[in-house]
Amino acid sequence: MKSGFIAVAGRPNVGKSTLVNALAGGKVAIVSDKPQTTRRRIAGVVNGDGYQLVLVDLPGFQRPLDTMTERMQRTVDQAFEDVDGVLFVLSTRDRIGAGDRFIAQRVFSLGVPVVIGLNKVDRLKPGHVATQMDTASKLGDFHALHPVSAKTGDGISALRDELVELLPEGPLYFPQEQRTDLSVELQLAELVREKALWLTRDEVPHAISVEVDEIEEKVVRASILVETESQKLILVGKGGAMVKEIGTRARPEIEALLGHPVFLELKVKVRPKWRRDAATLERLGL
Ligand SMILES: Nc1nc2c(ncn2[C@@H]2O[C@H](COP(=O)(O)OP(=O)(O)OP(=O)(O)O)[C@@H](O)[C@H]2O)c(=O)[nH]1
Ligand SMILES: [Mg+2]
Repeated sequence: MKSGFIAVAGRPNVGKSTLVNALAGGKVAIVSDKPQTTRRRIAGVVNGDGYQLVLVDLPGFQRPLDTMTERMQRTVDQAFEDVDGVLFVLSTRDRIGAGDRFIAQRVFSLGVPVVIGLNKVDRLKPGHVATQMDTASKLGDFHALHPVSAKTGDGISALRDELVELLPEGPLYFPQEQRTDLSVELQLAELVREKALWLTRDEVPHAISVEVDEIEEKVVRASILVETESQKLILVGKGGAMVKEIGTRARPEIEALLGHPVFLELKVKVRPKWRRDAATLERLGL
């Protein structure tokens, strides 16, 4: 039996979580078009023939702006302490630049193999892929480099095989039917937050958090937290249209997760400066 942990690192929005989901063959982490979607460490468990690969999805590398982003960056740093390898994700859609080189300095000095995942190749002209591969290959002494598309699935199984190769002999860390280490409650909160992220823009997505208040047999009650009254107005929407839309989008996935129909009751609440409040962050598990 081979088993172990691979940290998934890279700039915000390069597609780390989409890639974890593609490698895991199902939804582990929420995804959005806004940076800083992932706020906590999430294990995505991939079970295969004779192996258990645990992908550690992480927040994007960033310069901390407040207590929350400080904690997010600390999560990234701590996650590097005990892994068998790193999947360093780059986006070929964007220029590979200073941000990536900064992360490269960190990951290439950990002393574990680094596999580069050059993501979003579906967005590139073929000639350009070679140029991006060449730029990426100069970032450090990588173990392997895989052009992939988390979106189309291109290159995913070869990348999975490569990561499995890195695993040492080891035990099962998670029961085989478990796909993630997030509690059901946190998974539900994340699903609601995902829908809210897609539907909002500018500063608003960063100010949103979701807390599950109660899970009953047929009802899930959750609160969408924002920092200001004007953000609350946006999240509630005209005549409640926005919060209703969030619920409509989240409910089918919540039902799939719980395995039965539920009534999803969402409230929008203002909690001023929650991103700077240690107690709130603690409660949210951040
Ligand atoms: N075209 C294309 N888009 C992708 C691909 N992978 C991810 N995306 C998109 O990139 C955006 C960011 O994806 P995420 O998976 O949330 O990125 P992330 O790196 O986890 O972002 P953070 O958690 O914020 O650090 C989303 O809009 C995805 O749909 C890909 O292979 N091709
Ligand atoms: Mg993410």
